[in-house]
Amino acid sequence: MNYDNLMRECFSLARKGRGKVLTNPMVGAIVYKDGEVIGRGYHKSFYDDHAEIDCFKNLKGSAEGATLIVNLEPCSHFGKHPPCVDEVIRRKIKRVVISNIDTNPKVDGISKLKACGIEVISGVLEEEGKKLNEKFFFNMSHKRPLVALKYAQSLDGKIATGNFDSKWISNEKSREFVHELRNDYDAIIVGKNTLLTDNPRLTSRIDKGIDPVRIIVSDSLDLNPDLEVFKENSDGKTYIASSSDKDIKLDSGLIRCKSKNGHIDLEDLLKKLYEKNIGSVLVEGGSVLNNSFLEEDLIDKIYQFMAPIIVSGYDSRSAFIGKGVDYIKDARRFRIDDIKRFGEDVMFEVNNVYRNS
Ligand code: AOF
Ligand code: ZN
Repeated sequence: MNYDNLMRECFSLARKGRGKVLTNPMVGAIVYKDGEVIGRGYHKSFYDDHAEIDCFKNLKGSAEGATLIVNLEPCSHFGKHPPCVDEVIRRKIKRVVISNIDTNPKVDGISKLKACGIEVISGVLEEEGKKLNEKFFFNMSHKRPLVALKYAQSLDGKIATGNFDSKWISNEKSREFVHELRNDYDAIIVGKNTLLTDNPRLTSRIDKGIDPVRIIVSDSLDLNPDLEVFKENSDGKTYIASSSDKDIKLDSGLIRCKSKNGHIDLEDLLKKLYEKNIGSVLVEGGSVLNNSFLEEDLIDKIYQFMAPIIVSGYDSRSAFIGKGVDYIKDARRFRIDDIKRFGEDVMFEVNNVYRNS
């Protein structure tokens, strides 16, 4: 039997947990018996039941002799919940169909299922499954948050004019998509200059969206508490990340980081964020901070919006401002994996060629 369609349905179920399960993976599960789906479930939020258990709670009849289709290998460890494999075995499931192996080192559900005589088919729509949970798989293999940059630029590669005006380069549809992205990431990082020039709220303004944690990278700590990010307008926390050893007068949290070449050590920042259970960050500028991530080779992904306008200007800003390279052959190479259109704008989804999650 071909399980592609049922697996696609698992992916759709899994996506219902989008933005809510982080840093856990999105997982959907279906129980299929005698040519019929008799149960569906998904992992609803970080603390909720795993997909398999949610699915078993919604069963029409007994699962004995049925096939369980689930996009991730059922877990075998005691985490926030007991192992899913034990429940699969107890319910006398005959076959388990999986898209992806769980790369969490604590998990080895397949061996346990096989040892109990349960047939396991894995690798169904494997690439789609990997893409769905790319942040989770990245965290498991790199032990740090996935870093994505987002910016909107003109045809001539400018993100702002010389006097820092940038409202608006991309159109409304593109900006709506940015709110979706913010819902998909655990944290947003901006530099101090972006904070001062744009005074952004950095919230996700979509229906039932979850606001990301907001992180301001600033060498100095003299930030005005009246700025939008410090107001009580979001359920997302605000932190200031700094390598300064001065005392802070603001209420928001301070993440003290090591310094590197006179600036904050970004690798150290990412390590500290990961310790706070932040598995993905969206860097929203500006040019100097973007460039620091580039120089440290810490960019895993870029969402580059492009609007059909030309800005020109001697001191207009491009997305990356820094030392750069002397020869094109030394330029950092990425891979464009997807192109989307938002009205007249185009968005490139770009990935780091050398990273394999
Ligand atoms: C599953 N089904 O729906 C999910 C799984 O802390 P816990 O107990 O929630 O465990 C989290 C780990 O379990 C997570 O890192 C991943 O390895 C696995 N997620 N497993 O069988 C699910 N969400
Ligand atoms: Zn589980």
